[in-house]
Amino acid sequence: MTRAWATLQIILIIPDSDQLLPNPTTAQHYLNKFYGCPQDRCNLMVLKDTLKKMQKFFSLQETGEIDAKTVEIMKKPRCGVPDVANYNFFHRKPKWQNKDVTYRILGYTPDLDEEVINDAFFRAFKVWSDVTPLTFTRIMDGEADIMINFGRNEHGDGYPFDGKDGLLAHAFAPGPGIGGDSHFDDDEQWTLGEGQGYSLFLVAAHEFGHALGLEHSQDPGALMAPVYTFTKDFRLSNDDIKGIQELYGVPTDKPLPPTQGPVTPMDICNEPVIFDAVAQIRGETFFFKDRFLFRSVNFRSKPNGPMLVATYWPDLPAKIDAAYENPEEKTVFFAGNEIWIYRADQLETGYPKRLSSLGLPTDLQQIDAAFNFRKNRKTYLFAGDKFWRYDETSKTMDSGFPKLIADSWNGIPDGIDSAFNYSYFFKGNHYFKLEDSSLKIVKLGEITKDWLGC
Ligand SMILES: [Ca+2]
Ligand SMILES: [Ca+2]
Ligand SMILES: [Ca+2]
Ligand SMILES: [Zn+2]
Ligand SMILES: [Zn+2]
Repeated sequence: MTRAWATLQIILIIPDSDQLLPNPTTAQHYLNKFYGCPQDRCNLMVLKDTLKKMQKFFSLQETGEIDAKTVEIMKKPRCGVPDVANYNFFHRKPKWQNKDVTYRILGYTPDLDEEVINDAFFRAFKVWSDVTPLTFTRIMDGEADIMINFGRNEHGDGYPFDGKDGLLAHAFAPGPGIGGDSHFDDDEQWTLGEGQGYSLFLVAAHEFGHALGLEHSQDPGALMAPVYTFTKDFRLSNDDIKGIQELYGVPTDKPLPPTQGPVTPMDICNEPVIFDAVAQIRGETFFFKDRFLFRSVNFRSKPNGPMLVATYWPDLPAKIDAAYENPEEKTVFFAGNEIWIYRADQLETGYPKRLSSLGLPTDLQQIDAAFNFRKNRKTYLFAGDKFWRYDETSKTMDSGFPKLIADSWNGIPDGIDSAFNYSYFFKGNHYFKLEDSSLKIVKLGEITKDWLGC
């Protein structure tokens, strides 16, 4: 049988200023590695076509150019398995024939206690056994199906690691011998949580997905997405569950988990969603829904997405309530009774803070929507049937608020979903546009049709 193999190589290019510029050689290397662009002639038309393929995979605008957003994605830490199906790696669908798969931990990293490492691998396997008939049994000696080890540089299989960052680990698809084996680069800082380093649990869970026969997913919410993104409250996505159950079926002798995992809004035209927040940030319109965002470069053009919010603002919670850009071009996010303020992708020190730090009531649990009106530098904050007005110059709440929405905004319903630019209010699948001077509704239309290009 052909030896199918998979490497989880997470390429992390240190973002010094030189690297921020589009680099054709780096791009060609990336496209060769992950999209099969022929090494010796990855240029001109081939390059353009391959770039478009890559841009499509990541829901970017299919420009065929090495533009800033494409370079941004290319620089993300990621797995080394190609993103195009059937390119060298998974010719057929290799899978384990036995339902009881064994694993053995051959070595450890000094970064974490052995008990913690054992537990991380145990939990990473449980991610998959929870949704399939598979069981994973740890053996202490002899040859297991999945042999796990840590190593540095060349470590015995011809696929050397590369020191800190870059490649993080690799795993081989199901098969005899080296099949299923999973190796982790011991030059990484392995952790379990946030901050520096990489989560051993998350990387292992992704790798074991490959070790069980899964390919990469185009769903940015999936564990099997190629880019490494730290997730606080990890849950296997519906896409991962579907993938693994196609190979192994559903659990037979254990109860099914109550839900089948979060579903990513992949098709916002045919399965319309209600956005949590809409905001204009650095001239682009951002639509937020749970952990995902869509962004359109041109006002009302079809947005690109979904993409993970964590790609841009890693500290934000999994769902935000409202967002706006303030006159200092900082982005302000609201979630529950807290506020986050970012300058570009840097969280300002001291944040998140309570809503009350803006001068909102201490018992206010969340807000619905927020926007800043450039002309008067005032920010309008909506919650239920009320709104407040915050002065961005004096950094204080204007007196005389809250007021009732019904008294001030002609025809705008209570409990709006989102708002921006002074005059646009979203609720359900409809939006309202107010005429600035008269404060009269001049337009009531469908979001999908007018904003999402459906
Ligand atoms: Ca093996
Ligand atoms: Ca490395
Ligand atoms: Ca909202
Ligand atoms: Zn991978
Ligand atoms: Zn290896």
